[in-house]
Amino acid sequence: MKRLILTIFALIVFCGFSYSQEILKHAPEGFDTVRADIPHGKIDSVEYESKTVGATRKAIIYTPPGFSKDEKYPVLYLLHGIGGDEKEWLNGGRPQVILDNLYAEKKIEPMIVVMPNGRAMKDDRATGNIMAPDKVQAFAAFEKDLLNDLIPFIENKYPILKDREHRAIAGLSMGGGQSLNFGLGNLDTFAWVGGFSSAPNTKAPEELAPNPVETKKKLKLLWISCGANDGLITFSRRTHDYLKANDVPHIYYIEPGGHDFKVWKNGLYMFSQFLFKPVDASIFSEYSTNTTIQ
Ligand code: FER
Repeated sequence: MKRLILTIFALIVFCGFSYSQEILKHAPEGFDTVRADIPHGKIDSVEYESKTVGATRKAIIYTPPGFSKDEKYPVLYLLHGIGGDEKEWLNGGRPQVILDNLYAEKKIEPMIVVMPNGRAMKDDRATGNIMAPDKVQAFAAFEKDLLNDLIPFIENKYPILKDREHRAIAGLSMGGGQSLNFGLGNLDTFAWVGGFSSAPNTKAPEELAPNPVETKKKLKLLWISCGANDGLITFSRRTHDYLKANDVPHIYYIEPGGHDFKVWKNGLYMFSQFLFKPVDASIFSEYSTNTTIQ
């Protein structure tokens, strides 16, 4: 009897330990270091005709290690910030390194990652006054380009699973605002939504999720993260507060740091591991602990 009690006790301690291990709070050291000993994905540069903009536009594509035209893949649309273009993630975040390493550890599902140019205007370079009203407006105009031009192009060119449950959108700063605006505004298109350090272009919470019951029903995952010292944290916090008050499950993850790629790379590392897998919403609140660091 005593032995049985001891065994049960040991099991409880062990399970509790391994459970707490599963709540990953930060990327481990080396997560963004190139490893020569593992398979690598491939980076392509593509061009598509945008009826929305009336121009040929560029996007960067990452296909996973072992990519095959005979398989079908889910897609993550990964958006840049106000100072960037379609190459910003590639240059600043090297997402292919992070994702290759995660594949090698079997921590993510195979997916195609599309890095578009989110400034939907004829001259979409990040030059001159990047805060000029027409340039900022072009980040909103990208919603139509994405839905009507880019997604159909990608789904025609690559072997893609074309339903909402296999389509994710995430981004940094202006791209985070776009992801929340477009993702929550088009729940029939996206089931996985992530905003890293979302910018002032993020719609007011009541506009983002005017019907919380529907948002809750349709979303697989809503991820909101930000550096604790980021001057833009209010846009993440107010969204979190509203979602919490309206009972919409989401991950609110505040980590030490400012408005930079250290935070965004960690965001990608963490967010990508949830994608296209069964989600256990009961662990979401674990990520919100320690959110008072300032
Ligand atoms: C602003 C401050 C920051 C703003 C946009 C940003 C449109 C975007 C920052 C980024 O994308 O890194 O007032 O207004």
